[in-house]
Amino acid sequence: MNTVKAILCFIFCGLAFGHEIANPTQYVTHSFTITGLVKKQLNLTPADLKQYPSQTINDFTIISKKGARKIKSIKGVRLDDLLNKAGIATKAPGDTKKMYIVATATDNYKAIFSWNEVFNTPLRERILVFYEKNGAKLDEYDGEIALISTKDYLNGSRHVRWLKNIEVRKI
Ligand SMILES: Nc1nc2c(c(=O)[nH]1)N[C@H]1C(S)=C(S)[C@@H](COP(=O)(O)O)O[C@H]1N2
Ligand SMILES: [Mo]
Repeated sequence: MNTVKAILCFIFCGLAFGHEIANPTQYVTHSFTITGLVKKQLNLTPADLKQYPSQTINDFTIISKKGARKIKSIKGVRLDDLLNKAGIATKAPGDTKKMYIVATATDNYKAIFSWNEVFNTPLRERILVFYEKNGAKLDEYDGEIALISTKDYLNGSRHVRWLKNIEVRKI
């Protein structure tokens, strides 16, 4: 009976979380760029990310309309730290208030953040570009490099697998 349950879970839990994606390897990124309104564009690999101060977030749940998945830990670098490293390029006072950040994956999935959200709300410490999950490097489903805003209510939607670019823009 347990075997049957295990098999059913393998099939349906997998489907529920999108593991049915054919050949996820094609989307995996080995580096990502930070571009747009920055003083210095960056191109970073997981090895580069490990040179930055790391942040670990323990025991949270990835929640989507399809269900919930418990995560023991993720390790990565805070989005605000990365953007500070690139340096936000401003021309006039107050420019940052009009800025937003677009995170894009290789399958063209996108998530956006306002500058204020990233630098000026309690989300600041909780938006990570991460390279480790549950103590191991990310598998091809997450893509070596991913981004997540862990404190969102439905945080699955700003979980960007296969991250390839972070762009700073202004309205
Ligand atoms: N690159 C990429 N990331 C993505 C998606 C996607 O289609 N492509 N779907 C998102 C959505 S809508 C959800 S609900 C979660 C579901 O997967 P997860 O449980 O691995 O977070 O992934 C998110 N991240
Ligand atoms: Mo979703």
